Amino acid sequence: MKLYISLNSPYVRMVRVLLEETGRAFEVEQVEVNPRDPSSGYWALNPTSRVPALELPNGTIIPESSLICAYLDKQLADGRFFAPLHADPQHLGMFGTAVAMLDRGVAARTEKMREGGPDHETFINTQLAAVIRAADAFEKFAAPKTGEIDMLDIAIACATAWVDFRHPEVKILEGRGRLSEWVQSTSARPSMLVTRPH
Ligand SMILES: N[C@@H](CCC(=O)N[C@@H](CS)C(=O)NCC(=O)O)C(=O)O
Repeated sequence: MKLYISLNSPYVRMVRVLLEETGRAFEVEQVEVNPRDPSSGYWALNPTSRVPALELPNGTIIPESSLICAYLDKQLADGRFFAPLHADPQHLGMFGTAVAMLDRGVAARTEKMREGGPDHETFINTQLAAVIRAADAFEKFAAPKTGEIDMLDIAIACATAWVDFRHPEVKILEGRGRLSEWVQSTSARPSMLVTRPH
């Protein structure tokens, strides 16, 4: 299998952390691409041209980080990273909220990077307000961590770290002690350290 990646993508990071955590990352070749470069050949492989995408040995392409995580979890880890999320739909809901928080954050980042500067402050603020609401929901939901790391822990750690990286002014962990503790319980793991954005 091949995983198409770019190193600072938080969606890619979720998949890479999961891979590290399975202990079977060596079974997936990671190929760095620039998804915005039409001359890379990547657009022919993956029509919507975003990263991550997983290529199976038979040439099948699977885009979308959540689907890739679900597939790899089943193939490489007997589904143990998603099992707690399926056992309790509230956890599945929080996983969806973490991914949706990233969608909002990425939309705001795209607008910030627009040539000529961020001339759509209202758009950015609308996106970041949703990011903050998601962080508040995580703070409310957080419970002391018991047991093994799962897909929700990975998603929350990757999503909050990326928001901190690209939107530091949001101060996503400030004043959110329970969320901070939750994130800290995951962020020191080797899988998080080797995939840190830079
Ligand atoms: N919903 C997708 C989002 C992926 C995504 O937005 N990837 C960004 C990098 S963070 C990308 O490939 N952007 C390239 C582009 O927009 O052309 C997922 O979960 O995989």
